[in-house]
Amino acid sequence: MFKIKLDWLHQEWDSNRVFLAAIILLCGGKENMHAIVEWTAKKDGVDGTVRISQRDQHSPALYEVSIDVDSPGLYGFHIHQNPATGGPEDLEQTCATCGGHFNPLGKKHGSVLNSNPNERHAGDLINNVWADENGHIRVTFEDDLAILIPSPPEKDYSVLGKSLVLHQDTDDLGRGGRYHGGHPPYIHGKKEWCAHRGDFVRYRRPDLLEGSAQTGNAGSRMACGNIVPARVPAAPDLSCSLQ
Ligand SMILES: [Cu+2]
Ligand SMILES: [Zn+2]
Repeated sequence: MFKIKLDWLHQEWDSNRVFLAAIILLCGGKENMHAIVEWTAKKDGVDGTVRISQRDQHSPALYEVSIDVDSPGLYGFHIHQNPATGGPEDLEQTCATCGGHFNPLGKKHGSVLNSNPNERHAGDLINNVWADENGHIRVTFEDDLAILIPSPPEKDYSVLGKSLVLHQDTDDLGRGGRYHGGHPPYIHGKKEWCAHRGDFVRYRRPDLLEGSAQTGNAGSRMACGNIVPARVPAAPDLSCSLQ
């Protein structure tokens, strides 16, 4: 048996413990990972849960969203690149610390609903979530870019430690315009539908055109929180044993 000094943990571990940690990392850490969003700041009348899970590095991440808001509508919903810091008392300032959309692949703002579904920020997710007449947002979807378990080399990143933001307005999907008098297409789980498809009108204002390619013009932030690891809720998976 040998000892290893771990300066960053201020501890000294023996070889057995290092071996066990490696096994947990390989079996428990890489497989069946779960995370939740811990709200840092949110508007009055907004509350709920967002769960993220991923079975292994070859499967997409599953997002389960259950949020209540104070009025129906289609709201921008993204993962942003920085953790939210600050207190709940200053919503605007706290949610501003989340920065821009999580974009490890250096793409423009886009959407899975566009002709090239991979030309988007990883954090764009399904762009918007729909709140019904009672203000209930209930949606489950999968995402293969915004993942929990890094899968090198082309996806060497994770949404853990990033933040989730719910916006006041509708994300325009980076299309450089709005559907006149109605909502853009919307993906509900795996089902795409159009709420009220009108004529597509291209923005004339340069700031809106620029905003479309960066943020989708989803407006101010009505809630933000951090993506943190969560305990696996189900019984432990025994398929990865030491035999
Ligand atoms: Cu956003
Ligand atoms: Zn984006």
